[in-house]
Amino acid sequence: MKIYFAGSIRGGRDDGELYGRIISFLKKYGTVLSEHVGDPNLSLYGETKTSDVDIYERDVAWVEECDMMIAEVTTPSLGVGYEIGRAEALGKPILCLFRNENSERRLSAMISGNKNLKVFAYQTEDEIKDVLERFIPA
Ligand code: 6IA
Repeated sequence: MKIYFAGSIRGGRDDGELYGRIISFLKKYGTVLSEHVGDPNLSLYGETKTSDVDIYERDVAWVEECDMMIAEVTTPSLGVGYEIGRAEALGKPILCLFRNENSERRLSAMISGNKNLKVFAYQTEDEIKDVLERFIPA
């Protein structure tokens, strides 16, 4: 099972550690192609050896290769939205996780209104584990 995990990078790293914990859990089910998304040391704007063109081309190739996408969508991110759209166009199963602890923040209608996506609103990390267990085929 090849899983693409999508989570905000330049959109903001507030949930970076949470992404790391979700990725560790997902590894139980297969290979997480985009493991770097959960790297707590990922610098937002710092110098990297990889150019933006290389990042884009590598990530799109992984979206094409994956068997399913899990996206944490609480922190709004252009890149995550783009990846979801690409995966949807390819017919991949997509689960979006949204933490609805804060009533001021509402999920984009482009995600919550899309019947091709499974959107799960959660409050605790334990709920994430339960939904992943149900979403990912054994
Ligand atoms: O717009 P965002 O940066 O928030 O987009 C985040 C999404 O795009 C993630 O799900 C990643 O799969 C992908 N992505 C965006 N930037 C990178 C990246 N940058 N490396 C790998 N995947 C990326 C390297 C670090 C850079 C910020 C200096």
